[in-house]
Amino acid sequence: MLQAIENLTKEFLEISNNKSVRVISHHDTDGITSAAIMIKTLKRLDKKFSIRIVKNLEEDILKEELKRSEREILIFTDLASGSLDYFQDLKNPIFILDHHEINKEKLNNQIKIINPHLFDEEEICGAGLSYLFAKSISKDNIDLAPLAIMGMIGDRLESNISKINNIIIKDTKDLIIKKGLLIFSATRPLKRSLEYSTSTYIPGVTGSSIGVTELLRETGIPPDKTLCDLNDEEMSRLVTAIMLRRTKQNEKDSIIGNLYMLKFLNRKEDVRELSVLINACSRLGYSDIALAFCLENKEAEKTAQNIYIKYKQQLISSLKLIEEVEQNSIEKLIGNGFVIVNAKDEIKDTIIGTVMSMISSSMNYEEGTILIGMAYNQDKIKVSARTVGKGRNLKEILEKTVMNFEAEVGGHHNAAGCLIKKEYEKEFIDSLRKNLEIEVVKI
Ligand SMILES: [Mn+2]
Repeated sequence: MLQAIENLTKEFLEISNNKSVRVISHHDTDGITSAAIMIKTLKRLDKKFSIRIVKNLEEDILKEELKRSEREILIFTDLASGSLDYFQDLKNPIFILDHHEINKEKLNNQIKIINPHLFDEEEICGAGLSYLFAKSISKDNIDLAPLAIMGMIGDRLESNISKINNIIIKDTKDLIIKKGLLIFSATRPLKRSLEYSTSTYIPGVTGSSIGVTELLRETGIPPDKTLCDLNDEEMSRLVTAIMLRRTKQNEKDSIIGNLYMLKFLNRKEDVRELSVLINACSRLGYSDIALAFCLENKEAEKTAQNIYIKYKQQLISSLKLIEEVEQNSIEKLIGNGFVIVNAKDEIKDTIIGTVMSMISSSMNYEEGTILIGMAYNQDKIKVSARTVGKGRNLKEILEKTVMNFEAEVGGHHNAAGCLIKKEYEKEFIDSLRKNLEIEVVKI
């Protein structure tokens, strides 16, 4: 793959000579960090360029962009492998650096692509590919490796580091990897990171400053210490106390792992937190801020931090709303092996998926329980399904449920979602309940 990247880089430099470059990237952390790497690289080459960040490569977007390909060189990062149908009669070559699934039969000479599925299947994210591309343009671009690490963590590729990712890790100056509790931020006072722990949900502690104080008093850890400052003994006391609150046994593995810390904007930062911050800004509609943040723009940093704080507060208050449904208009239907939360306008459609993921990791429900969240988005309803641990195929269940509602289901076995028209609200819930109950009987 490294050789192929070298070759692609050469072609890119030849073809793009005195032409302007158009970068199109995905709106998640991996896509944003990919775009940031591209911006820095193109600036250093003194090239003219423009950027577009998109949620999906929809047909009209692709058509618009392909029109530009007469004048500009298109480069897609962290997307486009699934859109090869649109690239069947290209007049000009396009470039793709992506790791999503690909239909090899649709490739042709005008598509200049690097995708790990075409090689040794080694795992690498869009930002990783963009970084290797940048590095093969100039060794000076080695300082962009931290962005690739942020993309890698954003796409959760850190639990099993591939050989090629290891190269990027070695390139990253000031990167600290330390085993510990997977709670971020590891570089901020524990009293804060525990209260806003949205990745590892701790019953009675997440969202409760009193709960946090109790937990820290019990373990004898000063509240202003950070996770990365703890010694081994303190770390293990904290892990035990948290596990006691998360009633499931044998799940130590899921809350312990490698912490990644690096210097960013002149501060030691937890990469998981950076990744969630970038993702939150971008998904809430501020991909320009997320991108400027990645480029270490001081102004954007302030705005991004503010968006992120609000986002975390929204998550925590949404969890509370679901716990206290008696006091609001949320409908909670508890069935045999499933829970349906119809949050209506009480929870934003942009965060309902994340909220359901947090509940699924909260250990309040038995393994295999299906959690369905619903939130209004104007005249539509966003539906997000998650399972607690391992369970039934959610994509199939949703597909069966929406058969009569003209909706497309996205996702996979453990996490799926769809958008339905609001007028089907009641019918959808009825049909969903039926399907969930039938499934229970089958088992
Ligand atoms: Mn990606």
